[in-house]
Amino acid sequence: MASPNPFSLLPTLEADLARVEDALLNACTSDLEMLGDAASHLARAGGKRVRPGFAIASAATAFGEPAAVHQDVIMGAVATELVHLGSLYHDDVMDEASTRRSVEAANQRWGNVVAILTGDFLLAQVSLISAALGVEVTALMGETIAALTDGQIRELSDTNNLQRTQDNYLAAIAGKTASLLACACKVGAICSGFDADTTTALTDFGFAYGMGFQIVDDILDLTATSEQLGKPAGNDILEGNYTLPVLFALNSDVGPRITELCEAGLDLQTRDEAIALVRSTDAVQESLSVARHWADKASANLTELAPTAGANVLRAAAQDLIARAH
Ligand code: GRG
Repeated sequence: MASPNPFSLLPTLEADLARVEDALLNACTSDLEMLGDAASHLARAGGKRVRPGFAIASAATAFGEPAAVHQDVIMGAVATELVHLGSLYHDDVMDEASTRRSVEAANQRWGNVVAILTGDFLLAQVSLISAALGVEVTALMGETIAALTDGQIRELSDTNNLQRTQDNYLAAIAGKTASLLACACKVGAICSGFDADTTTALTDFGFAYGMGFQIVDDILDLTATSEQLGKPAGNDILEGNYTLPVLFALNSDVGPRITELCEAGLDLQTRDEAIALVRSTDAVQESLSVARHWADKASANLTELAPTAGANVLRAAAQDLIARAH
């Protein structure tokens, strides 16, 4: 079944996202030409804008009739996307990435030092925007950046660890991905002045969605093509990042062969052999079940919300999560 289009569920979303786009590009400018070019590089390259969309849809859960969201929500959405962008610049340096969002990665074009400093510049813009939105948003952005770093370090600590546990994997993705989807929904709620229960429900929705989102992302790294991803496929296992499908496959009867290949150090050929082995097991299906569990958990957080257009967009997003993997 085709998933409902968020723009038809919430007709004001398109115009609100256009407001985000203007403010986002404005935050990525600098008098220094190279910094302005580097800072706007990934924002201009596209991206799905899931996080700003969630901030706007969360705010719109209060609207009986679709209406444009308050400008604070737009700026909260921009701050969240800037945290995401900053983390992508840093991540691409760590991964020595060549492409991101189907364009040359910033580290490739300007070198690692400029890419890291550009990420820092974007995080500085987050501080400036947050300061204008108040103490609660400033604290939220600080907590979220700390959680992203925590998750990334957990992942790095488990590099090449064939004994990595599923709990450690889940803790890493909670920090590096789910925390930011939670932040997107929470900023929409804070900037709308929602009560504590509604804010918690939306935050927990974002967190659970983020868990499912990352698991699906990790499945796609093993099942999709580089063209579909806009970055090289199969990179996680090559980098020694053993994600959920690999952890399931390591516990299957082909586990010893995957272990042997990984311990020998993967090249492109043995990487493809290892991926084919993972895909020959139930690992992708088992991982999809875990993702489905998180998608269901996400939806469960919305049950107390009135069936407004905003709530319907979030509900549809949770349903659509699993469809992304097919
Ligand atoms: C500097 C804030 C900061 C953090 C440092 C590098 C790092 C710690 C964290 C990186 C975490 C990371 C890259 C997680 C992956 C998250 C993810 C699923 C990215 C892809 O998101 P999409 O699919 O991408 O929404 P688009 O391009 O559509 O926005």
